[in-house]
Amino acid sequence: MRKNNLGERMKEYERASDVKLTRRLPMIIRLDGKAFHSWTKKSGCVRPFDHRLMDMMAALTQYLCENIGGAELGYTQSDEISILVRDDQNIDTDAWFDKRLQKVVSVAASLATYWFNANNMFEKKEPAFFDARAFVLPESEVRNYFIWRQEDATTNSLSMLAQSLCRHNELQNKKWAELQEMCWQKGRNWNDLEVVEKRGACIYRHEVEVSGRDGPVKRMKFFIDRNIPIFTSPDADAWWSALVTPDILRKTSAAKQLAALRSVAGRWEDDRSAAEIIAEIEGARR
Ligand SMILES: Nc1nc2c(ncn2[C@@H]2O[C@H](COP(=O)(O)OP(=O)(O)O)[C@@H](O)[C@H]2O)c(=O)[nH]1
Ligand SMILES: [Mg+2]
Repeated sequence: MRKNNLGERMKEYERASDVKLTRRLPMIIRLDGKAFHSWTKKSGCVRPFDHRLMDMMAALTQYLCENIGGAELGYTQSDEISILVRDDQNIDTDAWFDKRLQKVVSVAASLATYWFNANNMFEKKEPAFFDARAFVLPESEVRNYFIWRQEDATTNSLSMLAQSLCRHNELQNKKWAELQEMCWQKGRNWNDLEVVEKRGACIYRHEVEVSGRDGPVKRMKFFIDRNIPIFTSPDADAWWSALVTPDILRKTSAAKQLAALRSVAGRWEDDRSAAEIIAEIEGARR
């Protein structure tokens, strides 16, 4: 046997499971907290909504967007995060890790697990872990994907509120309107919850001015939006086209994209950056 043969033989086994996702198709990476039902209990999360957890998840999503090449949009709700990653902005755009599935999911899960534990703001530091999956889908399905996750967020939100107010057996086989009515009877109107509690939060780029060597320069930076529209609603159309349509990404100026983003009323009230949230977390630790 020649010297290299053993190595070649082993590499062949490795290559057989080195799957690459299709280039130039939108990729979604979804991460989910492992067994967060019990992690949240052990950490002392308040029910139904713990804003410390929600802030950590939003800041984690921003961290992921900043560290995953080609990330365009992040969405978080409950203990999960979806990141939209593109490699078709330009003709020669590189894909993150060449879209090698094993690299993509293992590095995404490591980034999330590292950041979350390093910035855990709960007094009781229970170790947390994240899983990750990645897949490509057609352009025309991107919005539908996020609609699907947002509908899950909304269903979870009402059921979390109902569970915090009613006994388990009262909630069996109840429909949406019935759950809303039951919350109302206990003095809580689901509609009055904060947007982030009902629909989750998004992370996307937004133009800012930073000081450069020769004066101010414009940069696109990721920000957290806690006042997102309902993804199916017509007033989210401009928002979506600015975010995920590649033609617009290529041809429209950053300023025009921003104008479209701002067209949904009442935005940017809270656009703390990850750095600011981390500073707050550090402050709370001391
Ligand atoms: N107390 C509390 N729990 C939460 C909050 N957000 C998410 N969770 C918990 O996280 C779980 C996430 O669901 P899922 O991923 O399906 O279950 P897992 O397999 O246990 O991680 C929910 O069932 C809740 O128990 C929150 O704001 N407060
Ligand atoms: Mg989970």
